[in-house]
Amino acid sequence: MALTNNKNVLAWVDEMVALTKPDKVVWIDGSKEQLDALTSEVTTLPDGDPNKMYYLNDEKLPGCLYHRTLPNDVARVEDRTFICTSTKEAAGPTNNWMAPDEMKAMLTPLYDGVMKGRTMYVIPYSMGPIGSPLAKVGVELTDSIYVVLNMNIMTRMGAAAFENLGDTSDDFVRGLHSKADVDPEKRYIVHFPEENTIWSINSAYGGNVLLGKKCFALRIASFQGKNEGWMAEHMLILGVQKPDGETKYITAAFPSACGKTNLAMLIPPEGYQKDGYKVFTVGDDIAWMKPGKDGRLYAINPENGFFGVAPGTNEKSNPNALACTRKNTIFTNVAMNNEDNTVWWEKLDKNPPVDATEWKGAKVNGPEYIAEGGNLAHPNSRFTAPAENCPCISPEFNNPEGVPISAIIFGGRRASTTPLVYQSFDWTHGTYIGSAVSSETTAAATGAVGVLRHDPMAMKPFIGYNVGDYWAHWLEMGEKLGDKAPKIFNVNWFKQDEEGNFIWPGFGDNMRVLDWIIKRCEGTVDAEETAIGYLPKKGDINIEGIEDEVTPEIMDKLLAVDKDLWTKEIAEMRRYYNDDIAAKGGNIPAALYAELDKIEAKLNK
Ligand code: OXD
Ligand code: MN
Repeated sequence: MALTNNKNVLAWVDEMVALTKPDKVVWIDGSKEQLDALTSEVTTLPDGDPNKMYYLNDEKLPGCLYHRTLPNDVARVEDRTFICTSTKEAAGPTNNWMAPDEMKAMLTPLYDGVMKGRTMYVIPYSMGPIGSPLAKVGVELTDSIYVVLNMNIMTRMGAAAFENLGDTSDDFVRGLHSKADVDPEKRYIVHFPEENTIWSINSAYGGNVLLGKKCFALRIASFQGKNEGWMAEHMLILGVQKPDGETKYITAAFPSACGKTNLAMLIPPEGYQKDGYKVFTVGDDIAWMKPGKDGRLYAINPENGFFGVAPGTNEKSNPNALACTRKNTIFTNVAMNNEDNTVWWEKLDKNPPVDATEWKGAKVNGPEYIAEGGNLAHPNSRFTAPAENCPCISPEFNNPEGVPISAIIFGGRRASTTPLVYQSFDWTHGTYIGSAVSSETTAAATGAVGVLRHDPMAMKPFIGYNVGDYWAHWLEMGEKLGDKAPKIFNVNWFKQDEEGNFIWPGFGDNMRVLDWIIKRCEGTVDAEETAIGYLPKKGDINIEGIEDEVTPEIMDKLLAVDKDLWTKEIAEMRRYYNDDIAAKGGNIPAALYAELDKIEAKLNK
């Protein structure tokens, strides 16, 4: 039964049913009975069925499920992801583009009758707490029960999502997904930002098919934010509660493999804990931010769960994330421990299961398989865990107004050049710093090591329009916020010595940097003015308890601003702006070129 009277929703569902021709249409109301019945359907499929899911050990992992996707379908496919705006210029140099009509003409035959013999599930969901002035409604049509069960964790799913839509509103995002034949040659992840529409076909991997996440909450939402005066960013949100009881909220944008989930769930060092500091997680991946009534910038996490990378998550690196996965979680492409029907992944512990099933489904001897160079879990295997499982979830997680942001942090993985932390001179300079976010490739990824990849605001794969206009939108938001704007910082946890060893301990000790950032926001600590921004003065980063590791010489290195390296950095940024952006159709705001000039002049002084 349709769960809404909204005529636009009903008309669009009818149109998509006529196109895809499912045998049956089921509206997802989000009830336990309905979800239990769907779970039962996929867990009773025969082994080898591509839709098969497995229950895990009911005592150790209650309510948890396991699934594997096809080996050709394990990650987001950026080369097959499109932004179909009416002009190519509107999509800009960082996106693949095709005219909307042309794209629809190409994809319509693929969708025609694709759900014959299948059921279409109609999933209403809210990104953000239902009723929040910052929340938005989406509807995803899918032929995958795996998608329904994941959307139930990642969003506020079910009939309640329609509550605030009314009968005539057109303000909802239309997502159409079909696994089709999971054919990588016909896989497309396509956005029509001008029509609030997403079409995804021939994939079953989370980032391509949980359409509320990257497709809606970043690509479509960034476009909506530009037109409606708010921001959708690839940022974690955390709260630091200080001993006086006040909580300061911070967002941070890092490219992948830079520890966003770890920072979001940070456990402060003992000394800070004794003093009464606590860190609360509001979000680990996406922030929607809008000026509030008091003129400050407020953020919500539009998601309701964590879609985290499993390998590397353990009791030491991120005990809070691990705790999130102990119940009601869906695991995808990790390894199975057949001895007790639990899951395992690389670096979970030092005991890979002997009786294991690796992520592609072959029964193997775990230790032997690893010794021969195999991965038991796929490196991009994931857990989908409810936010409410998180031991440090913020009490403000469901606050419809969001949390007021004091600081925005950018960062990347840089072996040299970039100091541990510095503060921008102002919002415009901070926007420049965001545009300059880049990260060096690691040995973990294929390709050359140490190659610099530009990833402005950590949003390169997710900006749903022209990157130059996106930077202009950042500048406009700064003007609107004026002196109420959050302060902008840059961090680098990954500085190395000449032998390639990391010289900053990172993880929980990053609290020491957050501490300086908060004091800068409060105006309670001075700073050193340099050509690139404000740096901590000697002694202002608290290293109590790690003095042996972070000696004064090491701190000098961590906070060094090397003139030659920065001259090279500025030259590379000029090349990037000119060759990669401006020459390819990105309108770079003059204010950002002016920032380059200013830094260069200061370096040469
Ligand atoms: C990503 C993710 O790819 O969060 O950034 O999954
Ligand atoms: Mn992400």
